[in-house]
Amino acid sequence: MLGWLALAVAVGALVVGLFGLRNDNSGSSAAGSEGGGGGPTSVSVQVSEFKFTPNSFSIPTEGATIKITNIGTAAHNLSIPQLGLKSADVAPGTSGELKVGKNAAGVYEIRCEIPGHADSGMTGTISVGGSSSEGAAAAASTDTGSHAAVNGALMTPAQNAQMDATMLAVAQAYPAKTEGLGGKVLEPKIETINGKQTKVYDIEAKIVDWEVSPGKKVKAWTYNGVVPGPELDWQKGDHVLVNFKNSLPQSTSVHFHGIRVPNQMDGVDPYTQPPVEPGQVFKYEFDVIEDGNGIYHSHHNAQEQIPNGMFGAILVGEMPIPDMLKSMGYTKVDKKVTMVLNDAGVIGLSLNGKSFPATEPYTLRVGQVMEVTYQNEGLMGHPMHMHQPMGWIIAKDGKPLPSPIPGDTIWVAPGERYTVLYKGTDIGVWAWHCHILNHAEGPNGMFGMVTALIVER
Ligand SMILES: [Cu+2]
Repeated sequence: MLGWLALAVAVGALVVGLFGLRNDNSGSSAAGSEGGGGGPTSVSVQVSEFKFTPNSFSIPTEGATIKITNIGTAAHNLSIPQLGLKSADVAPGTSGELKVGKNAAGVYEIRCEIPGHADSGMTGTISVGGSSSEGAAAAASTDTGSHAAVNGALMTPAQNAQMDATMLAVAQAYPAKTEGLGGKVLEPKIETINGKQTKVYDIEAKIVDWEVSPGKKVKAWTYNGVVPGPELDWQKGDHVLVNFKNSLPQSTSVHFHGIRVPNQMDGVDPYTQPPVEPGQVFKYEFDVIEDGNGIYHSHHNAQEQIPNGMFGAILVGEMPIPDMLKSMGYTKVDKKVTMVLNDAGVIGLSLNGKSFPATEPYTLRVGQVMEVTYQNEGLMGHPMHMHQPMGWIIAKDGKPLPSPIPGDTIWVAPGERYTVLYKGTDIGVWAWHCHILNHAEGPNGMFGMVTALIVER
């Protein structure tokens, strides 16, 4: 029985192989019918963040089974909207399939329907009745960038030179100028409310054109028109009032993630408040009772609203420098940086709302200390890697650690915050990036979650 099964599998593989070589669409009845929508042909597609590999392939008009293997870190699916077909969600490390029945010849779009994924580039084409050798060639490639048609192992010297030239051009474009810069500190108005001196902030949620990187303009969902939203700097003991206006086409609410507030100010509609409908205003008012840091973000259709840009940092007080680091020369903080990570929605892979080469470079003199607070508002974890200097994690989620932990690569899960001290040590331009490599560097050079620290004399 087992032998027979193995033979059947081998014959099936042979038929698929022949099909690819013959490059015609006559199909074969030898493999039999699967009874469902799919024809005898099977095509394999890998899914990961945020692409299909290959992102262009062919099936015969009589149909096929598309085998979908998820080699990424988030769930994905494959849909063919024009044919009304969609696979189930495929979890990371697992496989699924989509059976495609008989269809008219043509080229149809494929996309991942998980919100934000198609916007981040997870689209492609399926050619029904097209050349299948083209699909086989693409499958041998390791990436879907513009060099994807070239199999790395078969690259000619000329193609390699072209690849180097493309990478150099991207690298030289850094730091690229783009319109808009988010995350700047918002100064409050000081008013007396109910006898209390109050820091008052006007924050409006609205959709604006946002330039993520040169030429990539998207409709971002923002606080006050910038990504990240303005940073709010508070002190323990402050009384704050956020006059929040919703100018979005959707209801929303504001959650103060990591900040201790009364329950009715927690921004989780419909539990702690009604949704703030388009055009409405909601007043968030509370005392700041603990030091730390946090992030304000939407808590309404969050999987779309947050990655599309609705997040901003909150810093409360100063993070103490541990004695152990003081004795190592980390005597004061010369520069504070908040770095918000994102990977989805219309913004996609980004640091503070910008993608390489439009990310911001940071500069330190030898001996100076930079305090970085990483905050992850994306849909997956990101191991943030600073080439040099070594970082020291001094706080997690706004609370000081009992003793600092070294980290040149720091895994920041969605919702987490890490406060890290870096001291300028060796002169140079040091790469600083997410170490999930398909978030940072591909056949067209660096992209996405990459920036640099420049250490000067
Ligand atoms: Cu990443």
